[in-house]
Amino acid sequence: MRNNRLHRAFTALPFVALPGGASAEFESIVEKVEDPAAGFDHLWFEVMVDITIIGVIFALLALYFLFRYRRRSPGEEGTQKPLSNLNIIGWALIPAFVFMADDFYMAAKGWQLYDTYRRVPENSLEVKLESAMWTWDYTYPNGVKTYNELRVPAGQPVVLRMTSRDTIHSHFIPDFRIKEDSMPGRVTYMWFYPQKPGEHIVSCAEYCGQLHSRMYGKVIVMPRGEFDSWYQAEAAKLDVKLTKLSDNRGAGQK
Ligand SMILES: [Cu+2]
Repeated sequence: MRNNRLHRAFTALPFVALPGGASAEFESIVEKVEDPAAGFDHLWFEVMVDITIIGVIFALLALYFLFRYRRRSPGEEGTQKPLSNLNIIGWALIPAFVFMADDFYMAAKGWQLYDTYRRVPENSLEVKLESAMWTWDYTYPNGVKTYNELRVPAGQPVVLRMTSRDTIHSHFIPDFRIKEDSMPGRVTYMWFYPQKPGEHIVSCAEYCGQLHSRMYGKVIVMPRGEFDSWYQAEAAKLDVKLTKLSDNRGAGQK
């Protein structure tokens, strides 16, 4: 716990030292967030490098053996003595383990990364998501609702607590490298770390009926200040609606 606080204090230092200073609000939410998206990209790249190297090694060896031990005249027979059992086992197992070691290492890295992805950063903006045929309905902590459009501030992790009104859907944001099912009767979650303003596609990745392919929306990442004013303006509209509603009810009762 103490360590954690120390760590946060240190990671916040560069922001405190910024000339002009970032806003106090921003400083308070900045802590080192390990972005799983970058990790997934990195791991993907490593796997690609890995299988390329292994592929090239095996291809070259195969070519060499093809050439070196080719038949030089029709009817020529090989002179290789049969291998002992120990030799057979050794030649099968040792190279397999040498190459598998690398696979296990990658798999372990993948699990580790998945672990990071399952730990939601403390400073996340929590948005509820209810999916349905065929819409994504988002509800913010202040009650503001949006449909098929998730607006978020740049620089703060976002966690979606998801459920579904009807069948299984899957909220997929390719740019953030995440995909997670939403289903009735269960709350699942996903989080991502939008770092710069921009737009990103959201699509449903679980076949959910006739209009499944039309079930897409977007994540709009806004600069912090712009998001804050949008968020407050939407909340104000909500207040007006609520007052009108209670006024109407009051008038009805008279
Ligand atoms: Cu769907």
